Amino acid sequence: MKKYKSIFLSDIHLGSQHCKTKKLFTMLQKIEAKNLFLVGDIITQNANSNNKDIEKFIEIINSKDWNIIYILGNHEKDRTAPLIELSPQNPLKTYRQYIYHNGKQNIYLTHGDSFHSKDIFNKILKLTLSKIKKTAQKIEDKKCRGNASTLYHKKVKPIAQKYLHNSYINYLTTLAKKNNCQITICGHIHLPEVIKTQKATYLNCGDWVNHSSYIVEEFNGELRLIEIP
Ligand SMILES: [Mn+2]
Repeated sequence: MKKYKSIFLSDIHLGSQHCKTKKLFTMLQKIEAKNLFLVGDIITQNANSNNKDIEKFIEIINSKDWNIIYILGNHEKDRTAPLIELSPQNPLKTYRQYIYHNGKQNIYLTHGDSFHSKDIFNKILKLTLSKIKKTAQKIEDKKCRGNASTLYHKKVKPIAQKYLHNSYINYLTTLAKKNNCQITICGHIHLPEVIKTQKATYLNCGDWVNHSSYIVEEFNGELRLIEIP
């Protein structure tokens, strides 16, 4: 049994057919931790609450003696997540953001989806991109000029995605700094990464759809991103 101080999981998307449940359950059964941080989108939107994978997940996490901190994601926003309903006597408290003091540093935790509503440049970029995409499609349909849609996907989109990725990291590290935190742990964009910036260290838990990744905190406070191949 592997023992950690904390484990951080996000974007499991239980209830989705793409969720790598087998790997997840095997991993969870082999570890113990003082704290379990669920960093949003644990359950996918419109999932059936009597879904077998959700039941199994609940059974496993309830079999361990850990302190659960549940941070909601965009898939869990507008409804009561089945995880909360699970134990009516002792419902899980949920958060949109949470500051974890590990004795050495302050860690700012949030799912990350608030980025879309707060970052005005992101909104403008999204609108512009969809206009360019439509125009490219129109040009192609009229067969006026080469393959405009390919140009969009190969040239325009990657540049925009890189910009969005950078501004996402900037948004979260700024939030961390504002809240007097040296570290931020988030999810949402399904990209497991550790990036040191001048404002704060950015750690993204990744996901259990395209990757099998999670973050652990050792007893000395060291944070590590683990990716199961
Ligand atoms: Mn999300």
